[in-house]
Amino acid sequence: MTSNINLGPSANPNAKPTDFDFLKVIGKGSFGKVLLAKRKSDNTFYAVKVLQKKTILKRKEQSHIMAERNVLLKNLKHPFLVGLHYSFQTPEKLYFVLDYVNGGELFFHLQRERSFLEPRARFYSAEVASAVGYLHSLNIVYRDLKPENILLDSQGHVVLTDFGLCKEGMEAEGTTSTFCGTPEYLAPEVLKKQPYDRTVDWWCLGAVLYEMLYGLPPFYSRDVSQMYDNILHQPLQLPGGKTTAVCDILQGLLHKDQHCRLGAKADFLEIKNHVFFSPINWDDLYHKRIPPPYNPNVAGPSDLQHFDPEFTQEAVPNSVSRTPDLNNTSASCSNAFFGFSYAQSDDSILS
Ligand code: ISQ
Repeated sequence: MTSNINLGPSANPNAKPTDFDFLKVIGKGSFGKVLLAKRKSDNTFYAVKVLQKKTILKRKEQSHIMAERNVLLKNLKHPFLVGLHYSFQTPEKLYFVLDYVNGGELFFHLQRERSFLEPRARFYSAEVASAVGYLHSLNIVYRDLKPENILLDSQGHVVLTDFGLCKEGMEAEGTTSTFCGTPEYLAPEVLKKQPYDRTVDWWCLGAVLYEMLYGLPPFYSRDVSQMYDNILHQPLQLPGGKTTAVCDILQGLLHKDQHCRLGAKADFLEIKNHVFFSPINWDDLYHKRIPPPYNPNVAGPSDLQHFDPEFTQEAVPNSVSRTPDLNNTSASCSNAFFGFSYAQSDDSILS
């Protein structure tokens, strides 16, 4: 007996892997792989996130599984969160059919330009904050706000990925935060392995904003242990030429003590009302009525120019697109996801 995962309202019991041609690997990390896929029935492109169930089931703590499950059960919809069209599963894998977002990683553009001026950094950080505020309103802590999770759509609006797949549940064996090259932004309480709450996301927002303005993460050192020490003990450095408003919000968001951090008391409201964001009409922002400061100029839905060739040159592995679910050994964990069934998949006819 194989285990079934409750995929919540997005579950499509009729969908199966053979509905798609899997074309390219466009992302990978702690969570698994994301593939560019073309749906055969209508030739539309999607980003399909594929997870091995056993990766999740290997984790000892059931609470992580439950946390993920609860998130999956919520119907997340926000203009700056990647849209989930539907999901399905085979005995071994989970598939999440997501919007294909092809404006590239925000930090790909940042690396090319070294740093952004304040108005551009304000626009992106406001769209990120809007999405984070929405997740918090549903009692979801994103926790994993990091450069590679911030994409731009074809018009230049922010799209956050990887929400709703909690980090703990998704971590593959042997992967670390350095797996993808870009280290995540570690808040002091996370480094100290202390309990964290939603204020961790406001630290990460501060780190994103800082990196956009200065071209390097706050507390940066090439020596990782020095960087950790800086995060824990060194005061924030804000080299000259910046407005007092941006210095003030960075100091608030990057406050080492989570209880004193901007957002600790009234969450998103405190960020929204900070003077740095006074040029932002949050209702206009939400409705995408603020023109993006930069247009990624993508040719069309299959335009991969903004994705790292490290991903796009990799062949789609058999293990993702074609392996049948033969050696299922998860019986001992099957009650972690009790009570739900999946449609018989076409995995069994592959290879
Ligand atoms: C959507 N489009 C491109 C890349 C992606 C990476 C992760 C999740 C969704 C994505």
